[in-house]
Amino acid sequence: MKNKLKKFVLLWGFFNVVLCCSDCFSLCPALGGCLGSSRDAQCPGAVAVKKRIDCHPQPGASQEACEARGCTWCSTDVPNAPWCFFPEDSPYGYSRAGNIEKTDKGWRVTLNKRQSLSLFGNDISPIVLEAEFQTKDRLRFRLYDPNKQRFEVPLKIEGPGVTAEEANYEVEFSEDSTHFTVKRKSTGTVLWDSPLVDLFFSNQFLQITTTVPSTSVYGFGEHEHPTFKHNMDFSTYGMYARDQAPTSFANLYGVHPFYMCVEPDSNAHGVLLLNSNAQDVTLSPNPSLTFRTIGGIFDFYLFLGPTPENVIQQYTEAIGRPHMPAYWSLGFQLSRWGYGSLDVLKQTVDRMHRYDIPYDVQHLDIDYMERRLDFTYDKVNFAGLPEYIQELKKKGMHNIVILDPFITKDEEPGTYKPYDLGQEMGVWVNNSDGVTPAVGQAWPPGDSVFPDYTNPRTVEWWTQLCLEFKDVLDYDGIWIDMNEPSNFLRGQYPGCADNEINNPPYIPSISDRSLSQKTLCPDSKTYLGEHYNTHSLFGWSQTEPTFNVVQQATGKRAFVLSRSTFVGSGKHGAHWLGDNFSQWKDLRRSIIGILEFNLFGIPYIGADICGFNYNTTYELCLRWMQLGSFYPFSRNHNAEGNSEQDPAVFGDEFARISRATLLIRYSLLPYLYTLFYESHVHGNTVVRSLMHEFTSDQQTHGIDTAFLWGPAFMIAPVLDEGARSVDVYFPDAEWFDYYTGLKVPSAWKKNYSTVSAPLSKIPLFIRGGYILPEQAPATTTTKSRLNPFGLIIALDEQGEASGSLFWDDGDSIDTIENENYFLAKYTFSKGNLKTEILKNGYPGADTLKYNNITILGLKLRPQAVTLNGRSIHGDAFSFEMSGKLTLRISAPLTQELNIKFY
Ligand code: MIG
Repeated sequence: MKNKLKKFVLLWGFFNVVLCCSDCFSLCPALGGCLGSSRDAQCPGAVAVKKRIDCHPQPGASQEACEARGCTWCSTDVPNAPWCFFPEDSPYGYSRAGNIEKTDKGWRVTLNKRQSLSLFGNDISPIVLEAEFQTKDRLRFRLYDPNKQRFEVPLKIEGPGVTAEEANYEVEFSEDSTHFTVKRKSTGTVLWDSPLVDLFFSNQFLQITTTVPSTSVYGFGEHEHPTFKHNMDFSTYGMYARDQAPTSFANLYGVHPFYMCVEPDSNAHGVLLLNSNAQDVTLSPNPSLTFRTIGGIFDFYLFLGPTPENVIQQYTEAIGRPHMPAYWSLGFQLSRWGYGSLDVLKQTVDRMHRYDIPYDVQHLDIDYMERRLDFTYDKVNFAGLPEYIQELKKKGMHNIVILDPFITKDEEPGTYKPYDLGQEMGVWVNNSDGVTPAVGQAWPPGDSVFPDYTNPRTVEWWTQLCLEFKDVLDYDGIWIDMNEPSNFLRGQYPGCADNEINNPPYIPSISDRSLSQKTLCPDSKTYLGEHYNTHSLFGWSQTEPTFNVVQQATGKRAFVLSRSTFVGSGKHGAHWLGDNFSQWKDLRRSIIGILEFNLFGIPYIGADICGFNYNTTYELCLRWMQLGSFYPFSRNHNAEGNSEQDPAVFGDEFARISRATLLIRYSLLPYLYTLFYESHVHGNTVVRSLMHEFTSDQQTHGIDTAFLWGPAFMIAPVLDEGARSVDVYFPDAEWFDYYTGLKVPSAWKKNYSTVSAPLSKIPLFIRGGYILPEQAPATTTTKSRLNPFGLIIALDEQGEASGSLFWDDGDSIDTIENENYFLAKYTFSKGNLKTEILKNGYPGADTLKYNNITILGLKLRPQAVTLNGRSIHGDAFSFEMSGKLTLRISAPLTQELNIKFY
């Protein structure tokens, strides 16, 4: 009997899969989605499972509670699918009232609430839906209360405005006015479709649902996602800044309500919800997205692409382009929490140098401080630190100091200036009374207060202290940690009052279902408004002032590494993925995090190499050094109490392999730096998924075990313990093994192939059609920057390639804006390499040379070579049967070259 039932279920499942796959262009999501494509067998007459929208999103749903709110209750086997859901004739939602009214840049329409029934109380009616055609590829649409100003994120995204005819999108109501949709004009694809009956706009609960054109959805942060392409089987992601070690799906340090979706025909679009309140989003198999937030307004921006790269360019144009990092900050960086003393730090640095491991930056974590007090250093355990910093600087190295936001209030009056001055200036986050400072507890002794960086006075205070501290420790950059803000208590003293702000009727799907756990009470007051609204903006509001003061203090390009980020943080800051674990899973997932932050406009991103929490192992750490050598922000960092894990501590073999891999990084830094230039100027991503470049190849959509630097360099790391090979997917292009120059066999294209990866090696490939600038490496960028350049020319099937090089002094402020840079464009075609100088504004380029040209994929050995018309002696070039040609030359970087191969 049981067996028969099983068979039936299986058959039924199969039937549905077929049904589904035949009616949704083979993008059949998961079985869960398929089960709902026809009417739900278990619940006759009810909405299909895949279309269910949760009517009881808070915990504790019951049939009684569900039906009391006018919703349908029906169980299902589909994991995570709601059992309480809105019926088709939902009693909620809004209806259109009146006509569409033209505005300057679009139109607006009034919506009225349909019924008196309420999910969480305090519904607002009427509300306004307003569409603003900002640019031809950017639509803003928002829903707001026309009668009352609600909180809005202080990030102005404006556009000149275009006419409806000029726009590449169309926003309209369905004929019966029950839905509003956004279409891509060129294809008719519906990018957004929201039924008004699913719309909620109450004081503390806003909800909107839209269908999306496919399940290839990426983004939303900050979380640790197990896959880059999301699983849309009713996954819910909470967003609310939180000090929490990465845990699958949990809300982490930053907030990025942004996603990108690849449409069935491979066009891509992106959507930002500009809202800083605690929120969550449910990804359903329909496929659809349901956004819920507990404050502010619905302020959406849709970016039309149509390529993934266009989407990110348009997104960063709106929110701010990523800052240009200093060249030295692309070097390898070392850190740990818990050196404990200058002696231990020195021993570590010494062994790095003994093994000649490339290494540019040393970080100082909170143990450098005296009793963990900001703006001090430990004069006992770190006696001599200022002098040591000078020593490192003389070696061409740089250093970063950490600063926490909390300031103790319990030092002897008159002895701790950061508190005394801040108190005098009134710079703290206040309690709900708006007058007395909120007091919590964190690293410093005693109790602490929290600077409110949204207050201009706080910026003055912070600026003064950071400037003064530069005379104590000669830092090159500042690492701002714990700025969620983190507090070791649940709310400040004496705990959070029981009111609707601290305990709203709906708390999004965030850790502990608490807005005050490990932070301040939501009813605390900041300059910009209630902490309830500004909580997730804390780190964001600290980043820009810190960037400005680092520039002012150093007179050089700023380095700011922030743990908490928000939309637009990349303009002034870098980020790392937080307190990961020394586990293989974390190694693997770091790739996903790095890809996601490239979508969020924060391309200068990395994870703690070898893992932060737990003790690492030899093999894990070695594989992590290999992968981490290709993080844009490449730093090995470790937590207090764990065994040492710098690349020099494991002995000769480990050091040799780490050194070799980092030397590859250093030799390709001109290419990486050029990608950052592109990112700063045009908003390009630096690190990309294979999907990003090969969008029309559906097989790439789910790949997150390999990634690209720009369009041209593939990194395919080992991610499993004991593995000595990697299965690599090669999209349709010419690929060359970085180590041998051998062309990947054409039978491997659009397939997975096993490539060997002994412990000493991370598989790397160059894509045909591209020219990568390189430079002879050294153990610091200070030295490598003086070395000769080379070009790697990887030919495509037509025997062509192109690329570019951006170069400047590496650390001056605004070299691009001031045109103090060098920019060359390279093209190779018909056996002819040309370097064209587009900009020659950096005098330092005059002393640099090319000494080496490598061509991959040549069909025949050239008989003769000429450089600017003069023939080159045959001894200067060598040709291998693989099609690799190496040419030694000596030519100035600032001279245009024309090299012909006959
Ligand atoms: O409560 O400064 O994420 O990188 O080493 C821990 C000590 C505080 C958390 C950061 C981590 C840093 C650590 N910090």
